[in-house]
Amino acid sequence: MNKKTALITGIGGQDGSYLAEFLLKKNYKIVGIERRSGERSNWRLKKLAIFDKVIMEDSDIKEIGNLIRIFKKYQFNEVYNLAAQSFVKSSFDNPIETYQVNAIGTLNLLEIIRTQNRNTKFYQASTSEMFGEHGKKIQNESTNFHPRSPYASAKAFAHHTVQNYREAFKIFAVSGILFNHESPLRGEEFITRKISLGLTKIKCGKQKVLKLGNIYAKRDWGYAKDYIEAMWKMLQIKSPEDFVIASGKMFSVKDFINKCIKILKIKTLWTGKGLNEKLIDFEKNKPIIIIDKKFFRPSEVNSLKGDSTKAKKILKWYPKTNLDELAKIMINSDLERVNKNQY
Ligand code: NAP
Ligand code: G4F
Repeated sequence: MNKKTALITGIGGQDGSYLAEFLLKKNYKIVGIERRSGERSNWRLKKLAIFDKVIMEDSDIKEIGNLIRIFKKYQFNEVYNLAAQSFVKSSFDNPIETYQVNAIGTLNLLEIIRTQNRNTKFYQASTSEMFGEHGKKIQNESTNFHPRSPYASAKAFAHHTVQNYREAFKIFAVSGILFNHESPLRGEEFITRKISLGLTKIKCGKQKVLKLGNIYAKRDWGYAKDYIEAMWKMLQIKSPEDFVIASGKMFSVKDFINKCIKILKIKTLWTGKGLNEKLIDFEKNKPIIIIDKKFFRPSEVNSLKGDSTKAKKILKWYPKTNLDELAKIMINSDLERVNKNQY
């Protein structure tokens, strides 16, 4: 049988790198796009030792002309659209860029499939952020969207566009509504990595204090490597449908800090309230976590908890790694990097 060819947009990101690794093991030919202005180190692909096993093409997903050329060249069987301005906080400062990439970028890809080859299957990286102020204890595929950021509303546009192209043009296009997923390859601006790396540096004497925003926000966190498999499974079923992918467990940012502190064996005590809340290292009698207004968002998503019953039933997908295990994986990797000064 001929090798399948897949395009991964956002291949240099956390999910893109793990997905490339996963699909290479399934004998796919992988083409990734990276933008010319982007960070060129591709450190994640190199860390996974797969940089020389994928084909890289230059393109921004906003550049439809260039994308048309790439689609003509390879005739993709599957397209995984993971490219995004993915940092929610930045989307409040850069809303137009966020919409251009996350919303119009997705439309560009769907238009190329509609006009060039409707047999190409399409995966869209949708997000639990679309649920926003949901008013539900747990969110599933039928929960209404109430986006709370430019990031989330641009993703909701893309999500509805995928649905429409599926219904109107019979394209095999699906959205995975993924809840937060983390790993040692997570960007340092996201909260779990900011905490695991920050506290590891503090433990090793390479940082004094970590400044955070709303530590009472709650999320449903899973391990990125577990979630990648669900993306692929969504494109292998008979008819296209959207799926929620989540752990079904919810913890606060403060819970995650406490788990990391325990793993790193730092003796601490929480004191104060609100903006004055602090985590004190009581052996050194110094604060190691303080609250900084700068990291609060103009509108917050207070809690997210996903119900992936449908994915379990149809895709036979199950989360494998709990938050304690995930925190250990991240801390162990950060300890290695901090000890080698590789951060
Ligand atoms: P990530 O690490 O931030 O990766 C995003 C990738 O997109 C980066 O490689 C980035 O390249 C690329 N990109 C950004 N703008 C681009 C553009 N205009 N043209 C081409 N490439 C561009 O994000 P991730 O955590 O892997 O997430 C992957 C996708 O899943 C994203 O769409 C995200 O919104 C979505 N998602 C993530 C989560 C999660 O918890 N991780 C949950 C739900 C949905 P540069 O290096 O050049 O910036
Ligand atoms: O790690 P975060 O920045 O992730 P957020 O906003 O939930 O978004 C991530 O998950 C989404 C899926 O639900 C993806 F679609 C999206 O692309 C991204 O991967 O923040 C998590 C929570 C927020 O409530 C935030 O306010 O942590 C809170 N937080 C508190 N202090 C902080 C900080 N977040 C960051 N990044 N930095 C802080 O200092």
